[in-house]
Amino acid sequence: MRHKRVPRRTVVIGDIHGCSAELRELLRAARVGREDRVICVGDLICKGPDSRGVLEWAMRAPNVECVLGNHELRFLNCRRRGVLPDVKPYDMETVRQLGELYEPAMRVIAGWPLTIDEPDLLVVHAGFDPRRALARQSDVMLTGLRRLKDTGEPWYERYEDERLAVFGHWAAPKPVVRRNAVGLDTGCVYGGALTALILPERRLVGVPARRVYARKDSWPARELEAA
Ligand SMILES: [Mn+2]
Repeated sequence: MRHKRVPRRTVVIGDIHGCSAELRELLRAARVGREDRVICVGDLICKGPDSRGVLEWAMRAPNVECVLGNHELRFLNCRRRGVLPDVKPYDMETVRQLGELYEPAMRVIAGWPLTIDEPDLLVVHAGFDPRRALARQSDVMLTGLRRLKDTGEPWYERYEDERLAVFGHWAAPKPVVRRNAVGLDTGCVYGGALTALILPERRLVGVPARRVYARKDSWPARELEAA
C-alpha cells in the first residue's frame, strides 16, 4: 500500500514587504524544505528593497501559498481600473522594482485568496470581526482590520474559536501569541524581525532585519541606516 504524501509541516511567514534577504535567512533558520507547506500572510511587496525577489520566490516555489495583503489588494484595484498604482509614496518604486515581472505577478496575485480557511487553520492578512460570519466580511476588513470599530479592542481579543487564526498587518516588536491566535508582523521592514510560525509544533522562528528600510511613526525609533 502506498502512503499518501502529506506535508511534513506548515510554515506561516509574516509580512515580508520586499525583505528578500531576511526571507532567505528565515527559510534557512526554519529549515524549510520542499516537503513543507509554506503560507505567507500577505504584504509580500512595498516599502522594502526587493519586492521582485520576494514575488519571484513566491511564484516559483510550488509549496508556497499566499493570502492577499492590503498592499497587494491596492495594486489589484489599481490594475482593475487600468492605472499603475501611485497611491502610496512607495508604490511606483515597487513597480520599478518589479520591472517586467509587474504584469505576470499581478496575474498571479489576482488568484490569491483573502483567507485560507481550513478546519484547523485560518490565515488572514489583518483580521475580521469574530462576531460575524467570515464569509460576509469585506476585502478591506480582512486586509486592514486591527481594532473592532465599536469596542476598540484588538479583534483577536474577541476571537473565541478553537481554530488557530494566524495573521499579520499589525507590526509590533513581538509576535502576538494567544491560545487560538498568532500575529506574525514583527516589522521586518521597519528594522524589526521577520517571523514564522511552524505548525503543528507552534514554534516561532525569527530573523532580525539587516537594516531599517522604512519608517513608521508607531515603531520604536532606531536610526535609519545609510543605504
Ligand atoms: Mn498590511
